[in-house]
Amino acid sequence: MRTPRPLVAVLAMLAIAACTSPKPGWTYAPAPSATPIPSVEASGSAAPSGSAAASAPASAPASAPASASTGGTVLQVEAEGIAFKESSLTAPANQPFKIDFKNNDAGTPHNVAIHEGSPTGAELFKGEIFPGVGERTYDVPALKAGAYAFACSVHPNMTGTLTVQ
Ligand SMILES: [Cu+2]
Repeated sequence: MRTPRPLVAVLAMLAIAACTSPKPGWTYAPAPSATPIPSVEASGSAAPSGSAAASAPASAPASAPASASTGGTVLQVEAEGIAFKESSLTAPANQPFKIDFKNNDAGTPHNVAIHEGSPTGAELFKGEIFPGVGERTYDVPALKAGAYAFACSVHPNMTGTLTVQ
């Protein structure tokens, strides 16, 4: 003869009350008033693309470099006029980092490669070559402390120094 036990419910309520409120008798913890989610306005052309309803979950942060969640270093490198804007870079030793590379030369392919010591030294990393105007984020493996050079694999005259420390 199984009968539903109201005792279980009472115990549950007591447990809730014990956990949430010191006042006995108050068995209902008011739901935390839904904290207003700061809806970061998707800065950009929120063009009403027909099918898309008003709900736009921030799923694709378009090239927002604000994602420092990995705690990693992101170096900004830009190429324009068949030259790197940066002449020297500094990266942390013994930990992977990223290079956010912008190619501003329309129709001209560039990349960022890392060489040991000098631009003619051993190539330790070679980023994807792509034509401008475009942007890529390279994942560079950890490097030991030391002097390196970065260069464009397409244009050997495009170089700069990279100090890993
Ligand atoms: Cu180049």
